[in-house]
Amino acid sequence: MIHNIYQLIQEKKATGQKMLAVLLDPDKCSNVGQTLFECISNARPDFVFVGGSVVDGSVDNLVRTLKQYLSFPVVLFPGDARQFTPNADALLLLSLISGRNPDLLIGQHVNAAMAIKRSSIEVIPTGYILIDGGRLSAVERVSHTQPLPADCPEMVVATAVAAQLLGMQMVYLEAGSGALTSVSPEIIKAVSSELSIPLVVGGGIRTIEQINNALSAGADLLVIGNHFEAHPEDMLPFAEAVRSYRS
Ligand code: 1GP
Repeated sequence: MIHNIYQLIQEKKATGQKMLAVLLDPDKCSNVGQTLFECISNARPDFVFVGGSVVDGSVDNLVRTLKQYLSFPVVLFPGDARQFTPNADALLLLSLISGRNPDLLIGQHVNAAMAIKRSSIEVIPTGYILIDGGRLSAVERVSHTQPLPADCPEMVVATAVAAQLLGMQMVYLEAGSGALTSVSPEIIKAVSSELSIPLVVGGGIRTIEQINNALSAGADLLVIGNHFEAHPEDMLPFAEAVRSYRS
């Protein structure tokens, strides 16, 4: 098990190296094929994230399979406490701080707390901020919360700063899985200029232009799921775009 993932993220942030996570949804990967492994192996992303807002399949099975075949850190990105498995390298302990649903601010955390404590997994408390991505997102639907408006950077900045003041170790700006509009460079820039903790951005990223715009605006780590499900061959060029990015 790899135990210094947050330290690695901080070191890369400090040296201006940008990062990419490939997000795998266990429900869409029930038969993880050789092609997917080959694409991930060739692309060499910094992380593989596993999880989703609604997951019926086994997170643990997918995590075990990934750990068996790949050397990249596997990080849980869970929609709820049932997606916890101690077999991943790290857990993003997400609080949906854009919303006001107590279950996603503390309830699920209580449900998973003892299992997490008894495991040896690395825990990265993360402020998770849903921003309007132009369509009803799974997070919005499942959480029964409203996203923050995309034209109100002040609200997003204040929410992100609150996360940092509360001691959270990362902020994740989420436009929603398959968002029509990814988080705007204006919002990313406004948030990153007020934060010292690493900034993760995901939702609706489909092009190298979006990647470069998000990284230029101050994102440290990008998360891509849907696009790679449809176009696994893009993992390598997208990962190279992130690796070769220079500000
Ligand atoms: C979703 O941010 C992630 O939670 C990734 O979104 O699937 O749209 O890339 P996409």
